[in-house]
Amino acid sequence: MKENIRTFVLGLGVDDVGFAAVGDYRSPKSPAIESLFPGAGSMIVMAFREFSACESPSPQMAMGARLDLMEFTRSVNYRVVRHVEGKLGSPAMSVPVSYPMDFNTPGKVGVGEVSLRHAAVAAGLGAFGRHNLVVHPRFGTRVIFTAVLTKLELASDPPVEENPCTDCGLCVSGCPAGALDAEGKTDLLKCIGKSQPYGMRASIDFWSRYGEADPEAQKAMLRSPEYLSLYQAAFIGNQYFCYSCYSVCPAGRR
Ligand code: B12
Repeated sequence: MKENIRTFVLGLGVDDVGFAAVGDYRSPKSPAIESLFPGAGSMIVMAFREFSACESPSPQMAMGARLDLMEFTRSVNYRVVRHVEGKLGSPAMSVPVSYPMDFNTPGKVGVGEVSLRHAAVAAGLGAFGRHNLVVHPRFGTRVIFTAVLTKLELASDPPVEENPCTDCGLCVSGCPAGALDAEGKTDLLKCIGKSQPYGMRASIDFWSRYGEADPEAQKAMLRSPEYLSLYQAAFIGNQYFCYSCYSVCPAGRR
């Protein structure tokens, strides 16, 4: 069964795939898989390489490539669910690559329904590095993950033998926000200030100022670069303006 799925997934152009039994997935902050998908037995976890655009000084180039990749991952997830449900006869559910997230439940802000890093570790696709990202043994840090949950009872793939992170510290010193200074924890607010400068916090701030401005100032605000950037972030998904910890990592690079 695993070989059938592996061949199908790699045939779609995915860079790597691993399997985890739901019982081996341990993410202290995320909800139990059973609460999302009663009877789920396993996770198919997929790794997708990100290419050189994440190094570009232009956030437009970097985010454009990320949008290409995210679109591809979504199409792959849909096809894998179709394959598992249609050909293998098991109910299956696609895990969101990043969004949507639950902003209504207290304590869940910044927590995905399924933690894809913990899923990737459980499926033998990598290990946590100093930057709190999962480092793949061949592709390094520059991978994003998606997963499909199934009711198939599949055993977990073996964990990676050696952590590819050498603790060189480049991610820590290269973080423009100082968000990685404390080991084992990313400071969410510091990271978001740099990585999503036109995200939700910036939007709330903009509209609060807008509400208090006089009509002439409001007109000017709606023509400002700040508003146009917020608009792009919200409607086109131009979210990430920083890839530093991701792109400086030498692991897996020739
Ligand atoms: C919310 C979120 C964020 C938040 C972080 C919140 C957080 N503390 O996790 C913010 C906005 C800051 C963020 C930033 C980034 N993100 Co983000 N993010 C997510 C998202 C949607 C949910 C993560 C989540 O559930 N966190 C809550 C729980 C699981 O975290 P936690 O238990 O508190 O664990 C934290 C620490 O305790 C520590 N940790 C936990 N266990 C262990 C074990 C060991 C041994 C160690 C050392 C550390 C460690 O790592 C975690 C980070 O702080 C995931 C997608 C997903 N569904 O998984 C993507 C995801 C984690 N992000 C990703 C990426 C790439 C980024 C960015 C590089 C942005 C960008 N430009 O793309 C930065 C990197 C920041 C960094 N170095 O940590 C990728 C990571 C890929 C990878 N190779 O690991 C993911 C998996 C998206 C994807 N589909 O691939 N992200």
